[in-house]
Amino acid sequence: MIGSRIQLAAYLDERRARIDDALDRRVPSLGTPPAILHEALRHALLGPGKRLRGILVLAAAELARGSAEAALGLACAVEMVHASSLILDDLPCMDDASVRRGRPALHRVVGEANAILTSVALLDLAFDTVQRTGGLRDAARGAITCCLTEAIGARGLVGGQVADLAGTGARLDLDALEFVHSHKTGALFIAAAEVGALAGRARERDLEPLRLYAKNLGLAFQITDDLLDYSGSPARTGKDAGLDRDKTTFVTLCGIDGARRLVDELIDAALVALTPFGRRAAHLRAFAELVRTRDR
Ligand code: GRG
Repeated sequence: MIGSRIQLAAYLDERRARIDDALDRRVPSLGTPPAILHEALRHALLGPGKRLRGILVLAAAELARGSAEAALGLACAVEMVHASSLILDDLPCMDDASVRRGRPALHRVVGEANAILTSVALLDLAFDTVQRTGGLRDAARGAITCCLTEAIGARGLVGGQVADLAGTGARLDLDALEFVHSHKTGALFIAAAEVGALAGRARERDLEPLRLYAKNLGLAFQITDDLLDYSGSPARTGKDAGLDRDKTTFVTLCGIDGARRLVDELIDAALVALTPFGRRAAHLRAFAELVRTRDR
């Protein structure tokens, strides 16, 4: 058990370092005009994120025996979309967060207008990265582009965010809360797994169990996020605590023990979804266990 934890930590550290390095190479250096934009891009993208979505892309691509070059490019694209969404989520008109990744939220550094423009530039950089990534067949590149656009738009992050804002101050039931978070958070987990698999030779019959795995994982991740917002340490999470005060969360709805039980059920369901892949899914399995027990 301890041995496998150490192995997972080493796997995550190595993959995170690879993604950090590749992201750094894809953003123009500080001082490139307009300097404030490139300062903002680097602040938002290269801060100490966990890179979980990028690592999920890599793990799914490894499962599907994808090219390492393609997988790394796509991991960067997914992390760019994620960073773009965090900037908007933190704005005063949304969560009004002051801290992100242990540093001031972007709008506190460059102002709201520049933060919004940086978010758009990151989305643009994500799709540019998909187009320029080598090692992909044209059909796969097209499918990956569609997968990401769907995850971002009304059927994904944007739809979830709008539902979240509409529900602020109201008491949501479990179905409504699940709708918000399966879109706002879950959609990018599903896209990460799918995009990674499409970098390889995944067949349609492999995609469905992977989507199911990622759907359960993404929702479990959100519930652990709610638990950390309620009782986690801002020094560990690098975020403000208690921002969800006016919102229904899995903790306000189910209590701490109920939310933990839900996490266990969802992670168990994610593990069952991996059954068809046998030992090939070892990293995806370990990744799910990490989400179950994370404290940051
Ligand atoms: C235009 C891309 C785009 C989105 C617009 C603002 C918005 C719609 C959606 C918000 C999506 C969002 C930020 C969901 C929260 C998900 C979440 C729990 C984020 C925290 O993820 P971590 O802990 O963060 O993995 P790090 O910093 O480690 O990457």
